[in-house]
Amino acid sequence: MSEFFPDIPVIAYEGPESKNPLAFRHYNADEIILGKPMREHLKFAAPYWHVMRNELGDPFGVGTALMPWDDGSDSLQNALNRVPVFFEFLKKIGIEYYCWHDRDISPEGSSLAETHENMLAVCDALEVQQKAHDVRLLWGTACLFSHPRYSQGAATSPDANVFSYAASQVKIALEQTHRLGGTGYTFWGGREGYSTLLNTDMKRELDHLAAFLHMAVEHAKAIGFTGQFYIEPKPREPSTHQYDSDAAACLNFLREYNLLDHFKLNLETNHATLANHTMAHEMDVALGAGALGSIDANQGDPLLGWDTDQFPTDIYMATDVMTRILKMGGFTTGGLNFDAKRRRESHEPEDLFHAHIGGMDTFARALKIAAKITEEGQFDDFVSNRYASYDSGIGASIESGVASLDSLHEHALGIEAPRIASGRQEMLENLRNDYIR
Ligand code: XLS
Ligand code: NI
Ligand code: NI
Repeated sequence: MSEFFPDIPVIAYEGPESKNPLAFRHYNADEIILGKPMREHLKFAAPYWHVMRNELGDPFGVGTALMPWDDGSDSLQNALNRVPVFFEFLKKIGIEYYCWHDRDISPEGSSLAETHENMLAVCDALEVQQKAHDVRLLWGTACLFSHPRYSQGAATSPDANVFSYAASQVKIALEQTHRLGGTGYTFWGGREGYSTLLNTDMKRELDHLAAFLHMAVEHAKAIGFTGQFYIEPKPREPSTHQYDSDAAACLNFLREYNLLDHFKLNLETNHATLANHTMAHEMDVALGAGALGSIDANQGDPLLGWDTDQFPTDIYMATDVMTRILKMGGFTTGGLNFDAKRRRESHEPEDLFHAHIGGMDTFARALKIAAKITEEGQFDDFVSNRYASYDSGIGASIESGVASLDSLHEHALGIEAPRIASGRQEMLENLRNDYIR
């Protein structure tokens, strides 16, 4: 039956005691947690770019990945040949959503028109496979960072013709996302930033970026695409200065240019750490603005300072993510997309399975822990008690906007010097360890 991964079975749930490396210990798709099956809480997605296109090269050496189904060419036929491989992978691992960049799935042609024709042909094939395997597109995006024409930006390029090429790519990518039933469309800045201010008009570039995003919003309306738009923050890589460097910077940009009604954030763990934040911090920033959309689930190497896109195995981090997803009432359009690649040493097709099994089990375990934390409410209770002085009296007058410097001055003069209660950080860290065991 299986053609491309003949030695790999459909990965089954065998429970925590299983010693089978090709089985789930925690991810049990239909198990009900807080009234909903795990698969709906977690909404796992696989990225076409890492699963099918990442050859596992690094700055010091060529790719190592064994991909016997791939002839190594940039032909349309090779692109079409990859499609059933990907869907066999999804079927066996039990992932129901996926994501792509236009250029992962279909090659650049000898003209822009041919590039678009390639894209349409591959999307025909994807549509057939999606239906056959009951798989859905979580989001699409356009690759506006690989080709040399985008070396100085796409929507922030100093060249209006480059801007136009990018616009043409987004038009087609958006239309094909819509046609494939995609529930979202992502913009990751890629080259939207600058290398030196000596040659850069920052204000003009940001105006152009906003104009570009408004055009996408308008086009979505025109074609009837009702999916969610996302911006994915990331600092430093590849531009020295990325305009979309973290959640707060993105939200400020969206507010300034009247885009916040149309966009949410797609947060990636490794991008949070590159921005010197935790993922929990980035999620709280987005939650505070009602703009948490989707997650690129990966993690970085704490000993390396770049986007290593490793598979998530950190239960603490995953628990932080899942408590916040539960807090917002679950994903709507978003999901957990494993924007992660294997290490260069893990070059065999089987490693794709071990990698995803690990990520899925990590998040399944985190979901169970987060459900317990949520149900028992100990952290929530601690936090609300910590701010209880704002629930009534003088604190309530501050929150309601009634208080003034004069009224607080009078209040402060009439009370004993405040004695602030302990923040109990260590006690709370111990409590967290009690849940994660
Ligand atoms: C790169 C980004 C990219 C986006 C999609 O670092 O994570 O993969 O998710 O363009
Ligand atoms: Ni990403
Ligand atoms: Ni990334």
